[in-house]
Amino acid sequence: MMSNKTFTMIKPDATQKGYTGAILDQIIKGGFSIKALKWTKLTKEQAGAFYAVHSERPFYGELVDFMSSAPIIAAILEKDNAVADFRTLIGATNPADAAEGTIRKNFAASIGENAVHGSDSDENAEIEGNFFFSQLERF
Ligand code: RTP
Ligand code: MG
Repeated sequence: MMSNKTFTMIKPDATQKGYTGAILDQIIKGGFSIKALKWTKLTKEQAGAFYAVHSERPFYGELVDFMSSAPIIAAILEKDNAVADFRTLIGATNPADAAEGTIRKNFAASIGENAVHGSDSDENAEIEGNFFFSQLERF
């Protein structure tokens, strides 16, 4: 399996509940190495642009408000089979459906406020990483 990259955010619900350290710990123990890391807060405009792919979905407004409500952590992660393995580590979108031991099972409250983001393809991992990080901020 080729070593490749994915992109994640620790979402506002999790940073506000003090779960940042525990989630990063689970990510690192899950075999992912951190290639870039940033603590920031999105404006509504930035959150809207990041989630533009969901702009026609009924939850878009709620998602943009939530993602700009408090600080987030953004990170580029590397591992063999990174995109798929990270989605396994975080679990289903709705924490009620997430497998035992997954990050969303451990730390998420609801389908909307679900603690973490994980890219859904290699192509989107690249786009999302580039949204947050310049070449100087990654290796
Ligand atoms: P993500 O992109 O954040 O990793 O999550 P995902 O692939 O599992 O889910 P996706 O379908 O891409 O949805 C993006 C985010 O939108 C919020 N959402 N709310 N209220 C709802 O029914 C609903 N559905 C999705 C979640 O925050 C989800 O992670
Ligand atoms: Mg998604």
